[in-house]
Amino acid sequence: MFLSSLTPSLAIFCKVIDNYGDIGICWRLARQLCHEHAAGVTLWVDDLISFKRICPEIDPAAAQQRIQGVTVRHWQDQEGQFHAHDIPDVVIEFFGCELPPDYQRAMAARTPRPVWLNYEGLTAEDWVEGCHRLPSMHPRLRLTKHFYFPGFNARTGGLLHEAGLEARRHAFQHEPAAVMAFLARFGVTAAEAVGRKVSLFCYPGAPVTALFGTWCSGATPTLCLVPEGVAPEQVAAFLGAAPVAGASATHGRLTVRVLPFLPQDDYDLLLWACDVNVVRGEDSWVRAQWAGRPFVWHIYPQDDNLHHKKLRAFLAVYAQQAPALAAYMLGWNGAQPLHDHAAAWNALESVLPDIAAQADAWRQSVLAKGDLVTQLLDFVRDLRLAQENSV
Ligand code: TRH
Repeated sequence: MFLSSLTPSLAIFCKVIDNYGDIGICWRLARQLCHEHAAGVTLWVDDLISFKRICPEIDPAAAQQRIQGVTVRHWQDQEGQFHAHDIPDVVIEFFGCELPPDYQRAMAARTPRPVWLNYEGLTAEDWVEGCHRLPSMHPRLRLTKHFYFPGFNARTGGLLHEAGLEARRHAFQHEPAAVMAFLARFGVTAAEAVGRKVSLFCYPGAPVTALFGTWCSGATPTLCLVPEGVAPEQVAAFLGAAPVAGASATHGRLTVRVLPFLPQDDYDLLLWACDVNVVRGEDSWVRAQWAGRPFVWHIYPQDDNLHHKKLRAFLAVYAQQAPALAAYMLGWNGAQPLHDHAAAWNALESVLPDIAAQADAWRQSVLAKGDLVTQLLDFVRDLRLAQENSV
C-alpha cells in the first residue's frame, strides 16, 4: 500500500492575529477535511476565546478537546517537546505562523517527513498564480515547505466550499417559513421581513452613517441586521441606545436591529436570509459569494493602502459587468471619493437583480476545478507520490 493513496492525518496551526477570520477559515478547513475525507485532524489554536465566539462548543480552558470530530489543542507558546511520532502526515501553517522550533525538529526527524504547507491569504492579484505550490527549503533542517494559495481561477488553489452547501442554501432560500423562523429568533417581525433585508459586517471607518441616512430617506423599507460589536458608534447613534443584542430602532424607512454575534453556521443562514450582505475580511467575503445574493466587501485595511490594490484586482475579475457595484465598493473602502452616497447607492440598487443573476455563474466558474480541500488533497497526494518515488 502506498502512502500517497491513503487519507492523510493532518495538523493545522492557527494564530488568531486579529478578529475571527483566521480561525474561521481554519475551522472550516479542519471540519471539511474531517467530515468529507475522514481525515484525522488536529487544530492548534492560540486564542480559544475568539474561537468560542464563532463556535460556542469550545471550552476556552481546555488544553485539548474534541469538537465535531476535530481535535482542538490550545497552542499556548513556542515551547514544548515533540517527537517524530507526534507528527501527522501533513502539517499546515496558516498565514506563515511560525511553528514551535521543537515541532519543526520533530518534523525533520519523522520518516517519511510530513508534507508541510503554508496556507496563504486570499487575493485575486496575478502574482499568486506564480507562487501557488512553490517550494521553500528550510534554512537548516531537511524540510521543504510549499505555498498554498486559495484563489479564483484554475492557476490557484480554489476556495473552501463544503459538499452539500449549495443544496442546503437552495432549500433554505426557497422555504420562506424557514427564513422567517430564523429571523424571528432575533425579534424580526413579519412586517419588517417583507422589505429589503441587509446584513452588516464591516471594519471601523466604513461610511455606515451615510448609508443609514440613504436608507432612512430611500423608497424601499430596509431592515439592517447588525451582529453585536459591528460599527458600534454608528449603530448606537442610530438607536440612541447601547448597541446590544436585541436593541432596535426605526427612523424613516430604515429599521436597524442588533443581533447576537452568531455561531459560524448561523452566520451562513443570515447571509442566505438577506437580500444584500455587507461583509469583510476573507471568510465572510467568501461565504457571501456562496450566498447567491449581492454583496459589498469591506477589505481588511493594510499599510500604504495595499488593500486598495487587492480590492481593484478582485473588482477586475468580479465586477467588470457591474460598474455601479465597483464604484460603490471603491467608495465604501475609501479607494475613491463617495461624494454623493445616496446617488452611488441608488445606482447600485438599480442593478442588484442583475448582480444576483450572475451569482450562479460566478460560483460555477470558481469551482470549475473543484473546491479547495479537494485540490489541496490532490496536491498532498502529488507531493507524497514524488517523495515515494525519490526513495
Ligand atoms: O474577522 P475578520 O475581520 O477576519 C480578518 C480576515 O480573515 C483577514 O484576512 C485577516 O487578515 C484579518 O482578519 C486579521 O473577517 P472574516 O474573515 O470575514 O471572518 C469573520 C468570521 O466570523 C467568519 O468565519 C464568519 C464569522 N462570523 C460569525 O461566525 N458570526 C457572526 O455573527 C459574524 C458577523 C461573523
